[in-house]
Amino acid sequence: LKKEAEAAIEAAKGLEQLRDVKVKYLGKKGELTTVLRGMKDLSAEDRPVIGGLANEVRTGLEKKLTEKEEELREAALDARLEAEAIDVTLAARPQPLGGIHPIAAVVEQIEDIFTGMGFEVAEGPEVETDQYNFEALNLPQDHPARDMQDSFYITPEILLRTHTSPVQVRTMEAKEGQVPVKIICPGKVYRRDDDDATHSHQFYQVEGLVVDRGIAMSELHGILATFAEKIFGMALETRLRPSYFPFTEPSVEMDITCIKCSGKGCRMCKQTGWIEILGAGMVHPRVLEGAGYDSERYTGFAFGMGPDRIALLKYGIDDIRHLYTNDLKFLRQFQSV
Ligand code: FA5
Repeated sequence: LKKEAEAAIEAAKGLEQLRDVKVKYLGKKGELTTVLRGMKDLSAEDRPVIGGLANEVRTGLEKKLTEKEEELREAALDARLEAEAIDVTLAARPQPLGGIHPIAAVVEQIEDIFTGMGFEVAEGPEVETDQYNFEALNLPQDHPARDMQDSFYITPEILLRTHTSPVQVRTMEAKEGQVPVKIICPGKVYRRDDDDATHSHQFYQVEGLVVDRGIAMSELHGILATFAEKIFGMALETRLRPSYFPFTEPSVEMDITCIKCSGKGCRMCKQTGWIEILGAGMVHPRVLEGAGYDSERYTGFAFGMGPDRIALLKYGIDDIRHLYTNDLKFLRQFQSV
């Protein structure tokens, strides 16, 4: 019985099997237990001999069982560790990587350039009131210049903003007459323009506004010329050309010398010429006064540019509609910008 039990313990391949062996020999109805139970039927002189032997066998088997159990536990743990091990030298599975959209890339670069010159970034609502989008910017109801920005009205008083200039007024009001004001405001704007290669009904603008004592047109030109060189990454000539916006006086548009760009960078065009990149001017006294600034003490300049058009120029894209159609083949070209 002892030999048989020992062999069974040795042969057990798992904890489960070992438990069965234990039950078979040492359990309540086990074979050795039966022997011990049968003691009462033995003669007085056989009893201590057989009893001693049976107890010895039991102790021996229990010890063996414990040892085997330990061994099996360790083996099971080893197997588990092996199975769960992570091979850190394996190459990772390639994950599809997103890229930055060219408009977002340009907006980010514009923000970096202006914050580097001490501007703060402001925000305003895309759903705007007629008051902020037009009236407060010196564009009363019947002003013919309202046609320059054909609008999406939601109610007679509420519309999708047609430009980021309402943020000028909101910022000045929030500042309650304090100077300096030095902000840019990037954001989406909406116009009832027919979509073509250079026009979209939804596009981005970045507004800029500086108000302080003694701000002059020369500062406007200096800051915008520096901006143009930084965004296109090359030395450029710029010129201010007279223009008209109801909220600035005088008003200008800034042109840069003709450049041609590709993914590799920009260079001068072969032929001469100018490219318009933004509108600007000195903040109209009526706009300053309306927003709580004394126009005798303070002056300011403002500008507004279109990051979509800048992205077209900077990356050599031939159609603004590419920016809005989410063609992955097109977008993947900008993964590294
Ligand atoms: C304005 O919207 C003025 N608020 C800019 C301004 C601000 C002037 C502060 C003075 C002071 P304009 O309508 O020209 O101006 O638009 C500004 C820029 O938006 C343009 O130079 C152009 O880059 C871009 N833009 C205008 N219409 C579209 C369009 N349909 N699609 C894409 N870009 C457009």
